Amino acid sequence: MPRVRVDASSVAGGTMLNWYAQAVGKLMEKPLTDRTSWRYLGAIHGFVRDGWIARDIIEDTDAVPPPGDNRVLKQCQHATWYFLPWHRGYLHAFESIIAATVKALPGGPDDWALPYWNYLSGDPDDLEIPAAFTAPKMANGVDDNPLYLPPDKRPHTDLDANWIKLDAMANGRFTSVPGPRALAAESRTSIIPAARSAPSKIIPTTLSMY
Ligand SMILES: [Cu+2]
Repeated sequence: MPRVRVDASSVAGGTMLNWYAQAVGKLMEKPLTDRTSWRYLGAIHGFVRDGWIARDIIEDTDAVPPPGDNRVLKQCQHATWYFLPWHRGYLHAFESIIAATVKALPGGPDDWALPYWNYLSGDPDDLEIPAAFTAPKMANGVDDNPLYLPPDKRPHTDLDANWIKLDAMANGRFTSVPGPRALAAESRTSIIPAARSAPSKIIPTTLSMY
């Protein structure tokens, strides 16, 4: 069955987020060393062991992924040309794992897809993070909501419409900022050579782990 991504603020989006919460709960039960665990998926994006212990994400007795996994951990590409292609591949793998987890739940649909948060709708309410992430309990009012973070642990949950611009998409020349993750030499090339090198260097590294 084809997967269709729906607006998170719609009724169908609420249903998708309910399945999502249940699947996230399952992935949270798995240890960091499991490549399909919630924590491992987070570590692909970024991982600082001491920081995770301080924030109660892992215990100091928890095993960490072996050094060989460093080629897929801490890979997030920000402030470089690779921001969009890297996150596209990352989201694709992430969504596939969640979809498989949803399908394995009792009554789980086989066409689950990650809903999108349309913060560009023009409705001020859509600048707030969907309520599925701020409610302590699931829709049934009984079970704890795995998506919930207490206010002091949340990042920004509301956006300023002025922060959101897609002007950069019209820029044919992308640049990088200095830093350990910046792929400076390649990112400073024009969009066309970068597009040629990105699929072979970034995306397969992320996806090949599955
Ligand atoms: Cu990122």
